[in-house]
Parts: sequence; structure tokens; C-alpha cells
Amino acid sequence: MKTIITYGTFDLLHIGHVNMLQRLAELGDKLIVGVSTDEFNLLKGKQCIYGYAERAKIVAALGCVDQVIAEDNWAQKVSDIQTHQVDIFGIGADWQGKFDELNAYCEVVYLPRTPSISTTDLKKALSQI
Ligand code: C2G
Repeated sequence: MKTIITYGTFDLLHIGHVNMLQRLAELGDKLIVGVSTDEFNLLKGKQCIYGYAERAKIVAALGCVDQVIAEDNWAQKVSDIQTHQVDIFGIGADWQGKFDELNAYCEVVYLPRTPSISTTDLKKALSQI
């Protein structure tokens, strides 16, 4: 059983998020997603439209996602990798190099983002309707 883990805010879930999660799911048998809590998002400087409960439920509803956990700090990744016996940590290439230290615990992959879509752009477009 090959287990993959990733993390993110996933606010206003869009095709970029879905493409990433599906690509990561294809790397193994089980995909675990750490969804950032509202408190952690404040630390990340992100103001979400949906609260944690809704974002977690939406991500959990995706067929490619097997388990959702809360992400409430930067440092939890190592213990999550150990607790869940993770084989691969994956995330978008916008984070390229930022999590290389996790190579000590599992394989680390950075996958290309989907171009021309972001939650920030969606918010701007919605505000102009
Ligand atoms: N993503 C993507 N293409 C986009 C937008 C996002 O592939 N057009 C990917 C990001 O690269 C990331 C995932 O979707 O892997 C979630 O993106 P965000 O919700 O923006 O999460 P982020 O703020 O990057 O949080 O500890 C890690 C952080 O929690 C990551």
C-alpha cells in the first residue's frame, strides 16, 4: 500500500486543486489531504470564503481523496508522515524546494500547477459580477 500526503487550503475548490489531487492520487493507493484550518490560514495570510469544515467536506467528497486531516501548523508534516506511514509527500511546484527536508522521511515530489486559475483570481472575478 503506497500512501501519498499533501496539504493545502483548497478554498473555492477549482480545477487546479482537482488536477493536483488526481495527479497525486495516481502516484499511489491512498491519498491523505491535510486541509489548512482557519487559524492556520491566518498564519499563512489567507482569508478564506469557506470555513475549515466546508473546505474539508468538499475535499473529502472527491473520489480521489481517501482521508482528510487538519493542517494547523507548518511543523506537523514529519509526524503526519510517520503516523500515516507515508511513502510520498507531494505538492505543487509553487513550493519547489520548500519541503526538501522531508526527503529524510519519504519521497518528495513537486508537480506542475494548472496554469491560469487561482482562488485569488476567482474571488476577483466574482467580485466584479
Ligand atoms: N494548485 C495547482 N494549480 C493551481 C492552484 C493550486 O496545482 N492553479 C495546487 C497547489 O500547488 C497546491 C494545492 O493545489 O499543491 C493547494 O493549493 P492551495 O489551496 O493554494 O494551498 P497552499 O496555500 O499552497 O497551501 O503546508 C502547505 C500549505 O498548506 C499549502
